[in-house]
Amino acid sequence: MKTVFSGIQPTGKVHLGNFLGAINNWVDMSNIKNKNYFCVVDLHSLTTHPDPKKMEENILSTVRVLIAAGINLDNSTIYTQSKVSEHAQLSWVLSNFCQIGELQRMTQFKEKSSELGNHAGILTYPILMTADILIHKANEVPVGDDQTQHLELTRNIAERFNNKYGNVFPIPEKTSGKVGTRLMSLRHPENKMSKSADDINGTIYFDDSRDQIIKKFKSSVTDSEDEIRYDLEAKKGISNLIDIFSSIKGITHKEVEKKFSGSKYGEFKIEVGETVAEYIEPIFSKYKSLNEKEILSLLKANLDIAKSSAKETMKEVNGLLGI
Ligand code: AQP
Repeated sequence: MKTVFSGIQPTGKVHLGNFLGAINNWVDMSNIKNKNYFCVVDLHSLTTHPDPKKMEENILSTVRVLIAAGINLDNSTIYTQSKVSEHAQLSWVLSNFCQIGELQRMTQFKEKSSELGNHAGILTYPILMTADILIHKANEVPVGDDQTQHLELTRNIAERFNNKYGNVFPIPEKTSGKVGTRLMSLRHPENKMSKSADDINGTIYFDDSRDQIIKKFKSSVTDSEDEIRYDLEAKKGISNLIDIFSSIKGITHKEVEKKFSGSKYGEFKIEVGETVAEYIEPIFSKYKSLNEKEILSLLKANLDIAKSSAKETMKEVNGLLGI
């Protein structure tokens, strides 16, 4: 049986990129008999200096979305990162196995430091991410393509620790969805679709209505041609729509191109919008039907499981370190 870990930040409303890049994969992995840890990584969100008044609401809403998306709760532990202090403890230990230059070379450090300010959290959060994965000795990490570099760092840090102290951590593998693992903004297709994007019309949120979704797709930025062809260099906007359609329908880019050969951009945009609306609607309707009390009691029970697993790893690590 494999151990799976993945996380999501409570930085705002869950969006289509989170689903197609990560959560769909979590659902699949939870339906095969893995031991899954899905974590709402609130410590990571501190890099954005979030509003404390919204934190609890965002955490709860994120957990609800995960359940509504269909994560199999029999095989999964859903919990909040800050409630398990071993994440931060292991992060400190592992920071001694990471070079400053490695962190400075991270693409997301370059992107986020200009956007969020040049504080140390932006530089060091990939070490906390490493600790998140290694604290449960995960073998598989289902994340979007934007996380490839971070996972490579995790593997390097785990190897360095193992070389010094023995075979403590498995070297984890990244699991990606079939297609559409890096969705771009509908309004700015050169930027990734994001919870905290300034232009909300570029992001499809889990609670958008059918009308809002179709409106967002109709106004999506494409190019001046009228050929539905996958070309990430010349046709970023259309390629993004092809990614979205092929990901939801489970078909290849070529099959999408064939299906829409000769169609106008306007027709294609509406069809992608309708497909997305059909995908989002049942998730949001399940979300609304969930009972808050039941969710809170599930979180409590799951927290005990996460704590016990994390404590076991930390005990082993501390023993090896002689502390
Ligand atoms: N646009 C995306 N396409 C594909 N996958 C994505 N993910 C995020 N955006 C996209 C994947 O979703 C998982 C959870 O992401 P996160 O919340 O931990 O942080 P993030 O990557 O920083 O996501 P956001 O939504 O863009 O949040 P903000 O605006 O706060 O930065 C990850 O597995 C990620 O790969």
